[in-house]
Amino acid sequence: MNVSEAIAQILKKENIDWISCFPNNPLIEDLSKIGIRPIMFRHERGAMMAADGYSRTSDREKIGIFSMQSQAGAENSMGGVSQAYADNIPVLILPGAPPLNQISVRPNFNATSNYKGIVKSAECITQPGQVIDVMRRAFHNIRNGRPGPVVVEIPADISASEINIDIDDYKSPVKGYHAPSITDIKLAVSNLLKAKNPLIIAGQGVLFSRSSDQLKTLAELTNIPVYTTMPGKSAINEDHPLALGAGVQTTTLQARTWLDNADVILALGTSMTITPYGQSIDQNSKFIIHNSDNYEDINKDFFADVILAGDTKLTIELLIEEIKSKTGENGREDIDGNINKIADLKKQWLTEWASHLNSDEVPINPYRVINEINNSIDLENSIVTHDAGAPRDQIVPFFKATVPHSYIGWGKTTHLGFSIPLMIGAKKANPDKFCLNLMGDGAFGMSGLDIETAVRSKLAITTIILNNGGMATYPGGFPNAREKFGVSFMKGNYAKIAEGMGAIGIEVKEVHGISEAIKKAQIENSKGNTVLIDIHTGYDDKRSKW
Ligand SMILES: Cc1ncc(C[n+]2csc(CCOP(=O)(O)OP(=O)(O)O)c2C)c(N)n1
Ligand SMILES: [Mg+2]
Repeated sequence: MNVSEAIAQILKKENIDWISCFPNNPLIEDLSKIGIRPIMFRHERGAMMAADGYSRTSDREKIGIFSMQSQAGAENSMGGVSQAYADNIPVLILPGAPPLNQISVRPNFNATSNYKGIVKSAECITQPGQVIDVMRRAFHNIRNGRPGPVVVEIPADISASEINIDIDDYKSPVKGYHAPSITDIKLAVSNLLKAKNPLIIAGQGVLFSRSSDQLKTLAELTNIPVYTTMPGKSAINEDHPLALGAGVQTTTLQARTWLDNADVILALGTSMTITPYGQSIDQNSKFIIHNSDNYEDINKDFFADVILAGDTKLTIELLIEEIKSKTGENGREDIDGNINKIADLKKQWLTEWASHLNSDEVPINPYRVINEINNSIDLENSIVTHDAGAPRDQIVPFFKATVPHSYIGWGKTTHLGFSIPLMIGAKKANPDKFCLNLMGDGAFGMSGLDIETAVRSKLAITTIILNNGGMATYPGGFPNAREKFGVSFMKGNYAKIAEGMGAIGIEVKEVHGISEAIKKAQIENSKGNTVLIDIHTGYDDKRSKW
């Protein structure tokens, strides 16, 4: 057995049944020999992003694995690796590398040192006999501590080296759990219950720890409203009377009202990162109780008045127990009338937006497309995501997420074109769900050819393109460059391009065609056919922000 074959055997022991790849690494062949399916993408970045999408919807139960060749392959993956790093997504990355005696010689590229700022850990196998220890450390890092991309780099000569090891010596690392102290829980609850206007902020950690049910119980016991970060969107059913919605640069009126007026914030499973892709919070007027599994997120951007370091599910369970001991089994009444206040604000907000959401204009208004998505899909059995730019800012407040992971919010760094490969990976993890990504025509340019990957690998997704022939993300951005040189105006018949790759292409120019196309897409996806809906849209510069 050589090192590459040993890694393949270890991946089998880890119950891995597929990897994403492009296109040359001995592992691809060695995994195939033992029945693990490699899916090749059209670009390393896409392959990395699909592994991310698989992990992102699997809560560390299943892990995306990505392998590529040395040099150009490892170099070309960096955008995707950065995205996973910024969003705290565990992915195991297995790059090839030059032979050991050349690995540090200019201009050879080695991932272990060059990926330093965008991975959780990176280790190069420098001696064949290390393989079991290196892979154990990698899977430990994948399952424990801050989630993030983990790299095991395999130089060409090491990969081919024969070793004499017993694969049974490899033992799969388990996940360990830790919870906050009871003293901290008591402090948190006493401040929460005496707050005048408390708010829960739920992040991706609620999804990853599968604690949506506990979050709902906590909110209902206390009648505290719940706002979600963009990656946390879908942690609570957005139809729930205490749900305020999610926020990126845009959000709902009810969410912004609570973010402004809250005196005590209980932040659960969120890094509370200050980012252009989140709502602002005025630290000075808030008492912050901060839960995160990652100790280093606490006191990072905000001062934490109470620290609840630990697994989010265990933390919420302890909070519930303590609250019940103070209020009784049924919790406390909605003394402040939060439910009515939220309903009134929601009504006011949606009334203000009704003409956009129901617009009949041609070219089609992007908000009408979002409204049609809400009304045409089975929300409980779908996964929807956005791409970077205006489509994200338009959809995040208005799409209704009802069950965990029915929406994938992403983006601290925001790699244009992420949504197609992300959805292919999500479809692999959730084959029975209808998987839809909403993107602009600019975004399509970055990853559009992976529609062919969806077709070829029978991971049938639906892509909706808001085809506005330009970049609405930059309204008035560069008037001279536009007028003189046509910068940022783009053209394409994306339905025809999709058909050329074996997908079903549908062109929509009038509003009545939108729901028809989405319904057809659901039927075709269930038959294994990938669909692209090219919707001719106009620009709508209005954003739901304050
Ligand atoms: C790799 C990368 N480069 C640049 C950007 C910045 N960016 C964000 S949105 C956008 C334009 C999006 O255009 P399009 O997809 O057509 O959407 P529209 O704004 O027209 O709705 C760009 C260039 C990015 N997010 N990622
Ligand atoms: Mg566009």
